[in-house]
Amino acid sequence: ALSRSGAPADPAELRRAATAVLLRNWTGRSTVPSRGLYPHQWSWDSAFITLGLRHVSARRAQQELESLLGAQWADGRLPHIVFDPATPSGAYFPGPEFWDAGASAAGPPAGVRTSGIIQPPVHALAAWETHRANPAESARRGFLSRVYPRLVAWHRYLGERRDLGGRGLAAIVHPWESGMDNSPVWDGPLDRVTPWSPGSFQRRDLDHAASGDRPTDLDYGRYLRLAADYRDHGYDDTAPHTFAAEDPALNALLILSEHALAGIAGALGLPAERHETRAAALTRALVDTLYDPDMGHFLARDLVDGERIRECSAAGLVPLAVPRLPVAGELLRTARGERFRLGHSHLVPSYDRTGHAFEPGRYWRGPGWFNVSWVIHRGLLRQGAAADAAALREQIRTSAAETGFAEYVDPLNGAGRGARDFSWTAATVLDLLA
Ligand code: 2M8
Repeated sequence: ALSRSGAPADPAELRRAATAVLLRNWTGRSTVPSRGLYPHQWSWDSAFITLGLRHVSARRAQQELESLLGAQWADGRLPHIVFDPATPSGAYFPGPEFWDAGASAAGPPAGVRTSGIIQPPVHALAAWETHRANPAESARRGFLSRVYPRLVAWHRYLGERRDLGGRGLAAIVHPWESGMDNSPVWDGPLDRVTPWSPGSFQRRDLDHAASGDRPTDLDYGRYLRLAADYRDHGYDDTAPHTFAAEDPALNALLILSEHALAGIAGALGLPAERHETRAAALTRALVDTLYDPDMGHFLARDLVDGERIRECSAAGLVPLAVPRLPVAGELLRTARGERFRLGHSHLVPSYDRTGHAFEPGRYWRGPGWFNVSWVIHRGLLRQGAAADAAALREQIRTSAAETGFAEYVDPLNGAGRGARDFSWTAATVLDLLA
């Protein structure tokens, strides 16, 4: 058992405990984020889980990613949830009946039940890192040659169908697609959405988590309205959207994954240059469109009114991990400044500590998250901020140990929030112990 007393766990013990979490959350074909709260496969969770699993078993890591890629839609999209047929459909809401993905012309392969929206594209990065952790096992199973065409189709979907703003960036059409569901960044755009009434649906998340740690009923009413509208338009991206935005984290992760595709293409003896060209074009579009020089931060852009949303969240720090980022010095200053207090917060707060909507315990409105902190850790290393990176790495390990692998932590006092034995928490720790 892990010490919850505040003393950092012994690395070998922490590695064993993190591995045990991932083994317990394995269903036979993929890993659930959390046994109670999220009993299916989630897209970006799976990518982070793969990054951890590659240190436990190359074979298992490949399976994790390939089971998600096996649910890819005809139009190239990777759905944000792949439903586990062995889990009762009432265990999570909204479930497969709500999404009705099979009815869409663009839909999933026969026999697979999925949602119809997406999550940030961490997958090519996870595939490339999995290969690099054990190239022999990867070659033996032909891993890269199997996943490469699917990853290319996924990125093509994002580049072609999701360039709703016309500037070369990928847009989201639902806050769930950002992965940072109830971030205050989305409050303004969500104000335009008429919520479903609270009596018209039954939340299941509150069976497993405290309501103060979760989104509100009003948030859920709006999420369901947006998702049902998209569904009723057959998940057609050209249909009108009440909510559409360009998110800096999703696009920065797309850039990292595009660089990874260049690596994969090179390893397969295929031309890699088109991926490097695309990554460079995306980087220019990200900086030109979403960087705000006055705030020294990357902001999301609301595509309904065309304006940048003047709220600072951890999504705006994720570009630190992008190679050759021209504004990296200024962004590093923002990370160390009053808003995020890097090194003086527990993990990286998901939202501006000085912001009007900051809530240290509520989900994506303040708490520190392990996956986002892992990417920012990578960014700090990339920017040569070795001491900041080492401090954050240590925090990720000790916070996980002290909270029993919490889903997220209060950035002010480090208390665990949300679910425990959380898969990407265990996975990011495993990666940082390697
Ligand atoms: C959370 O989102 C789901 C909806 O997708 C939920 O609240 O039910 C988010 O934290 C998201 O980023 C994450 O992928 C998912 C599973 O961990 O949970």
